[in-house]
Amino acid sequence: MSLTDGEVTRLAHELDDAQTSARPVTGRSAHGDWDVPSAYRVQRCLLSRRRSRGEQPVGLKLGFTSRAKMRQMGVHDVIVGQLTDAMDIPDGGELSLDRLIHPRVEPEVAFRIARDVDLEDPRASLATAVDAVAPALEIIDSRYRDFRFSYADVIADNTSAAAFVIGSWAPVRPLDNLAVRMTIGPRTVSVGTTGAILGDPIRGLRLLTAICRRHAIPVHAGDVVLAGAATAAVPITEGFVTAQVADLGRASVRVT
Ligand code: OOG
Repeated sequence: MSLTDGEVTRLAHELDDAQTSARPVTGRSAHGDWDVPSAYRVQRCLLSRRRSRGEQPVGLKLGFTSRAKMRQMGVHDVIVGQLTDAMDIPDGGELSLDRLIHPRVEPEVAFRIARDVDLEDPRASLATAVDAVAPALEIIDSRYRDFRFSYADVIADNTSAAAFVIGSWAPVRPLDNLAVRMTIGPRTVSVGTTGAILGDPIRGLRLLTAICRRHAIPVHAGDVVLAGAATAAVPITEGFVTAQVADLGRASVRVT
């Protein structure tokens, strides 16, 4: 079912309020099925509300690009969300749990888009516009109670995006089989490989191109793209969280 403009606005405000007040809500799908284009309209409205508070768009994120994540959340197709400067934590910086609902952390890799890509051109692909790659951490925090959502719900909620950390940028290299390890303090909390992300994270950029084109999601030169989690997400606890991605390097955040 397609939503009216009024319903789109109401849902976007409800999700935005849930984020700013750190009080979870129930997904729209509890009241019946609704369609993916409407869910991306809610996401767009949500982002324009964040922009009206002064936040600047800085990139995009993919979700459900690994089997581990699909299995963990019971969702089976790739999703795209949008990143703003308010979510950007410098490598080694601090994240306070105060304003979050039930945050989880995921080890990822990031791409940097070097130039504008004309998505109206059907041959254009973001995969050819990348000039650097980096290890990354993503902090997700569903605005839905108990992380319970349908595919449309999670898209509307900007794919649970809450914060991210990018390690040092490095020249583009093969990413199809780099070992990934995430630690919280001395504890290893997950291990995997970048190959778990669609066989090769670069494939995510082709899917991203198609989704951005279909749902009119803008992409700009300099944007960061998070490729999606290589392993299942782990509930965050206080401590020093690090994602090590083989010799590509690491990204860390101090959680307080
Ligand atoms: C949705 C976000 C999923 C990923 O990397 O797969 C995601 C969620 O699990 O709440 O970011």
